[in-house]
Amino acid sequence: MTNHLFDAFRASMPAPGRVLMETDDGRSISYGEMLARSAQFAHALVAAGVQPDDRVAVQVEKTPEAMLLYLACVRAGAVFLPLNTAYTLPELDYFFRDAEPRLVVCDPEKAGEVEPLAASAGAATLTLGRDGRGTLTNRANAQPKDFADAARGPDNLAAILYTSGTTGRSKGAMLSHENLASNARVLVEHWRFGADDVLIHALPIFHTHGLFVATNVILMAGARMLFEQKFDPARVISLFPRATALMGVPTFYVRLLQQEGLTRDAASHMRLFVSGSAPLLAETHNAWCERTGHAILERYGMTETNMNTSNPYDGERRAGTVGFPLPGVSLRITDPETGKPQAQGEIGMIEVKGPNVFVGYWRMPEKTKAEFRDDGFFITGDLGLIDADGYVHIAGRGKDLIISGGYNVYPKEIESEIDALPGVSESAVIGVAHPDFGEGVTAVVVRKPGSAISTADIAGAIAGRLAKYKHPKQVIFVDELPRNTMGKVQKNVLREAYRDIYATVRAG
Ligand code: MCA
Ligand code: AMP
Repeated sequence: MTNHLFDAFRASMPAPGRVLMETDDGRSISYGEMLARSAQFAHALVAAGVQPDDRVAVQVEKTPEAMLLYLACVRAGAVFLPLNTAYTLPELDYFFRDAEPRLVVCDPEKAGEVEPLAASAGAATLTLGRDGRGTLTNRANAQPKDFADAARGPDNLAAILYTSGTTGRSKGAMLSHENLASNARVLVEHWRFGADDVLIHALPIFHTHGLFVATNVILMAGARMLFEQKFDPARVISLFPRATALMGVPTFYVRLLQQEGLTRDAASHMRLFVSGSAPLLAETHNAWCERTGHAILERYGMTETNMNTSNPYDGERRAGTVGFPLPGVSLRITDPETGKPQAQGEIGMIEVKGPNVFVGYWRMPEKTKAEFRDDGFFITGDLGLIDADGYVHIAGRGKDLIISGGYNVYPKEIESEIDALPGVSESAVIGVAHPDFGEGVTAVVVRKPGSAISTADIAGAIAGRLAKYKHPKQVIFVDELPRNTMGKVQKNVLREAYRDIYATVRAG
């Protein structure tokens, strides 16, 4: 039997006694234990009725067991569906109905509320807590420590990750075993990961960055990770002497730069700092170089495509650019209207093709079709250019998207909630430069005549409906929204008008 992705991990597995992860509470899990425990979790999944191709939806805190559950899903041939711990019950309800998972795994503290939602979507519920305990672990404990991995080929699905849509609801990006295996393999080589590497893993594990880029790379290199529950800048610096690499979103680097302990000496054992998920300001890149002597390596990816480009390991890591297409990835810049190739140096739509690019959106064939060209290139929605030296620059977004602290926020989703409130005539949600989060979610609201709806009313109304990181950091009331001659709201005018509202906010 072959299991495309897990076999790729097995092929690079070091001696069973080598450590895979160390947790911030002092636990250590070896590769041998990972094999045995993921086998037990895989048996528990099968015992819960999970069969190949079934979705397993998971909303749990970051623990080694959560990681083992991901690996167990891969081994059992299930489709892993991780969900941000910030998602509210109405958000979960949508994902369950859309994905129709066989099984939902959630925090025991939330089980009372989650279980009925799961049941109404036809799913069983098991629990996994922040201490690694729960009904899933209890069931796994009684299981054998070896497991015959389900046969899975390159094209079988390994995961579905939801990404919000510019219109309508979130779309589930279907990722195959080969999408994940090929990208991890390329990154290991490109970033020179080897068995002696120790990665500081302080990202959440429900998105591509922490789950695939960080974890799959470590597994594929047979390396080790220091598995941190949360990002704590002082603690991360204290780990530098034991580590070799860090992967983070720009907010990590901004906050680390606020720490006095960040010095050349402190970072002398580290060999690599990677940034992605949102634009890293050249200012941050330069400040980091000055303080530590290291040039941050910036790369560019998407949930749908894994990683597309990276600055070089050797050679110039150019600030403000995302480097070159990774081996095996074709990237072109096209005219957003006609789809024709742009001249070198011209800004246009970034399109990509390669083994990293997803299979399509779950049960949305029309949406999938609309986002691919006939020759198989995926239209990313990001605008960019390729400079004379071949470096790719992201020049903006063709999609109405805000990236706050590395999390994507789609304005439409928030506007719909605000517009539905009595007392609101209309709203426009924009991203405004924010020193800590990169962009701050900001709502510009027009009240209905006679309405006195306040910021607190709006905050209260969306509190239980949208994940916290999507909530506007500021609400601004105006008499009317600026519109162009076509009647379209001019968000660029709003962004310009309110560009300085977070200027005095301190990072961290
Ligand atoms: C937390 N809060 C936020 C964010 N995070 N608000 C806006 N944007 C955020 N990103 C809010 C909380 O709700 C809370 O609000 C307050 O800020 C402090 O919360 P806390 O939990 O203490 O925040 P934190 O731990 O300091 O979190 C900040 C963070 C975190 C460490 C930057 O957001 C984070 O880990 N971001 C990484 C996201 C990520 O992994 N993205 C990769 C996506 P209140 O005080 O009002 O309660 S994958 C991707 O994008 C692609 C594929 C790629 O290329 O990688
Ligand atoms: P997600 O949908 O969470 O996968 O986020 C993907 C989006 O994040 C991309 O389409 C880009 O807009 C953005 N992104 C990721 N990495 C970078 C980067 N290094 N610079 C600028 N934007 C980035």
